[in-house]
Amino acid sequence: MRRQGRAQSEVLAELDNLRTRDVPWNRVLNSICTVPHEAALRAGQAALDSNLGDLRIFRGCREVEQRALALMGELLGKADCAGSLVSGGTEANLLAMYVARKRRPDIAHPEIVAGETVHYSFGKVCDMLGITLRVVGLDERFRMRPDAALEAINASTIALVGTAGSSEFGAVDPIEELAAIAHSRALYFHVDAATGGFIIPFARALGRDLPQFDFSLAGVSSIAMDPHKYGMSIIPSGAVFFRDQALRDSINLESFFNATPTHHSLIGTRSGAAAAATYAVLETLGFDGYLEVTRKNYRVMDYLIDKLVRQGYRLVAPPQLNIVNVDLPNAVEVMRALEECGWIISVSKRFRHCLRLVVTHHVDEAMVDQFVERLRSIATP
Ligand code: 0PR
Repeated sequence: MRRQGRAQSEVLAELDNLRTRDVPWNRVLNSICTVPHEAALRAGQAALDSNLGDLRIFRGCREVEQRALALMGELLGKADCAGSLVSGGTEANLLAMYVARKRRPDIAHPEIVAGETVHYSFGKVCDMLGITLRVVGLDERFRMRPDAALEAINASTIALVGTAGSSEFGAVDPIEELAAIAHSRALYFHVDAATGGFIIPFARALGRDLPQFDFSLAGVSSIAMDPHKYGMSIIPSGAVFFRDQALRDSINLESFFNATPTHHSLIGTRSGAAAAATYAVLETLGFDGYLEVTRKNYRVMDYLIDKLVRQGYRLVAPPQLNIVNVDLPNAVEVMRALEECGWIISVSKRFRHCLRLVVTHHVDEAMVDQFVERLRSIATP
């Protein structure tokens, strides 16, 4: 660290300059995160000094967190579920698996069963908790096969994990069937809806053919759902919900000082700004606001698909959520060439022929037109 500080204006100018290196949103087609809603940005900025790790000081923020959780719990079909705002999908999945692990101390070598496109955060989580991750096969639309899940479940299985919106394909596992399997075996069932949680309720209301994924299904034990993805809040905003208080309380840990709360999240010092931002966007948009956002995302995605198909490109599978994969044998080279022209798309390390395009809030028809034109100049269908 330098001995003497520099002028603040100079430091801020340096930072502004560094940020000009970031790719502008209108060239970003790989990100599940997007430009936060204005209400989220403003509310978050106003609460940047707050800490949900000290509820004796931040009493108002505590109420903000409770209100945000209540709104999301209601959206998930159970206003009285037990939620926590967390740093994102990884922490949400970790806490859910921590609960599942705690629930079965009798099992010496615990295993969980999930589909092949389960998020890589489960690799980290299982490593940390000493759990074996058993991945099972997918159908032609990249969804976990329930018959394969049934085969993989054994006496050491502590949880079944369904993905409601995979990162790579936006594929939604057959959550209803998986919930029934878990329920009939009294097995813990976690739904990773980090990506789909803020799409599926609205897409279903718009008549899209997607399975139910929430607490209205008897077998669902917990749900991860990220406001900082399709929820349009600020980073870091994640959330995890447990069917009842007792499940969440199983991971309670005491803090040091008198009159301070027990913790049920991994992170101790937690951003009150994230809670304020999430509450602000939930309240400002309301159900109908998210419905419009979702309608627009599907409209732009359908426009993109139509344009691609008319140019002769092939999709890997019909998308369920707003993630499109184009079948291109040289997808990795195309990705590099696009990046040289300023466009960011992604190609999965496992599915190397899939050129993945994420349609979210900042993507519109004009952007799609520019992108498809650029793609055509680089890759023949
Ligand atoms: N579960 C699912 C289904 C996810 O899609 C993700 C993130 C997570 C869990 C983990 O969430 P956190 O990253 O909040 O802990 N999926 C994206 C991915 O890994 C995250 C992302 C978002 C990456 C925006 C890049 C980006 O620009 O690809």
